[in-house]
Amino acid sequence: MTRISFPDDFIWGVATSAYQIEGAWNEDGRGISIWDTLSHTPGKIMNNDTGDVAADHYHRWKEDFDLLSELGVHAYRFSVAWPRILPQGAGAVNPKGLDFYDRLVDDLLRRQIEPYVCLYHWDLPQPLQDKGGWPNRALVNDFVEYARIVTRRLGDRVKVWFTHNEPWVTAFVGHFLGEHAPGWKDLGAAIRALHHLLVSHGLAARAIRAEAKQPVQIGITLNLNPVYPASDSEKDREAANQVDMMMNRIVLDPLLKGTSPISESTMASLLTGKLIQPGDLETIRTLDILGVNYYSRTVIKHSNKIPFINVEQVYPPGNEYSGMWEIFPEGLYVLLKRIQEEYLAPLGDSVPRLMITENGVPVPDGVDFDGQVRDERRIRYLRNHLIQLHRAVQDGVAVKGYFHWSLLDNFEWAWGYSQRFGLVYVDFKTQKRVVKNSGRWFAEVVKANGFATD
Ligand code: GCO
Repeated sequence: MTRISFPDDFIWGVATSAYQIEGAWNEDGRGISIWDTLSHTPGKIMNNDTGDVAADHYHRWKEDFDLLSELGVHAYRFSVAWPRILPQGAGAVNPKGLDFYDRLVDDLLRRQIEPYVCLYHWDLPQPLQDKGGWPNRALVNDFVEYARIVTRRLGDRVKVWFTHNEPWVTAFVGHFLGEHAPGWKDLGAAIRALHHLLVSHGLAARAIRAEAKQPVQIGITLNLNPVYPASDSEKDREAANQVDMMMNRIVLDPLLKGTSPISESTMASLLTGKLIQPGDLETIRTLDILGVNYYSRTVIKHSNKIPFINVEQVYPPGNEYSGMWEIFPEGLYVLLKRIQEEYLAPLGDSVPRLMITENGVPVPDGVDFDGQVRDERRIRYLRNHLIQLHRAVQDGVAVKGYFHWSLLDNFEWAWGYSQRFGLVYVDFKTQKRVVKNSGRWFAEVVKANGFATD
C-alpha cells in the first residue's frame, strides 16, 4: 500500500464566505450589498435564488463550528460581511455586526481552530456601488477604513488576514462578463476595478499591521488557472498567452514582481486617464501569504467571437467534468510549479507562504435511503488533487496548507443553490446538515496528515 504524507506543519482547513452561507440578509442592522441587489433582480440568478437565508449560518454558526471540530481542521477561512460592519459602506459602525464576528473568533479559538479572516468576498455595500463601485478609486479609502475598523476589534486574536478573495473575479466577472454583481459589461471598468482592488490590498495591509495588537500575516486569495492552447497552432498559442496575461499575470505580476502587464497589452488603449499612479505598484507589492484557489484549467482557442479579445474557451473531450468545469488534477501541479519557478524562486528569503485556499468540486449530491451522502466523485476529486499537491511539495514547492471549498453546500453565486460544493450536505428546506462521505474521508486525511493512494 502506498501512503503519502504531508509536512508535519501542514495546515488543513475549509473555507466559506459570508454571503454564501450566512443568510440573515436584513437582520441586526446589516446593510444591503450588491449581491442582495443582484439576487433580488429577477432573472439574474438560477431559479431566482437569493442569499436571503442561504445556509442560515448567522443563526446556526455554533452547530456549524461543531462540524469544524468533527472534521478536525486546524484552520477555518471565512469572510466578514462589510455591510454588517458598515451598513452604508462608510460612516456609522454597526456594533451588532462586529459582535457577531467577535463571537465567531472566540469560539474558533476555544476549539483551537485558527481563524483565517477574509475582509472582502464580493459583498460590497450598495451605497458604495452607488458612488461608482470599484472602478472609482475613492473606494480604496473606504476599504482601508473598513479594514481598520475590523482589525481594531479582532486584531488582538486574529493572526491571519486576507484582504480580497479573487480580485480578478470581482473585477472581470463583475464588470466585464457581467455574470456577477454589479453585472457590468465594460472591459475598461474591469481593468480599473482590478487595479483599485490591488491598491486597496496594499494600503489595507498597512492599516491592518498598524491596528493589530500582535504580529499578523496578510494575504490575498487568487483564482488561478493554467491556460492551455486548444492546438499547437501559432494563433491558439497566442490566444492562450493573452488569456494567461489577462487572468493570471494581471494579478501575479503586480503582487509578486511589482510590474503590471496592462501597459504591455492592447488593453492599455481602453484606459482613460492615468490608471497606475506613481507608487501604486510599490504599494500593491506586499504579501505574507499567497492564497491559490484552484478548480480547473482553461483551454483557449483563437476566435473572433468576442470583439477585441479574439479568444474563446473550449472544453476538450476525454476528461471527467463536474457541474461547472473540467476535472483536471494535473493542472494544480502545473500551476504550482509555475508559481514557484516564475514568481517565488526569484524572491529569495522574502517569499510569501503559499497555500491552497480553495479547491473543490460541484457534484449533484443526494441523501441516500440510509441517510448517507455517498459523494464518491468528490472523494475522487479530492484524492487526485491532493496527490498532485503532494507531487508539487515533493518537487520543492513549499505549499504550507490546503483549504477545501467548502464546509457547507452554499449559494454558488449566479448558479444559486444548483451546485453543491460542501463536505457537509445542507437541506435548504429544513437546514438539516449531513456530513457527506467526503467529509469523513477528509477528516481521516487531516487526522493522518496523509492517505493511502491505492
Ligand atoms: C470562487 C469563490 C467561491 C466559489 C467557489 C466555487 O472561488 O469563485 O471564492 O465563492 O463559490 O470557488 O466557484
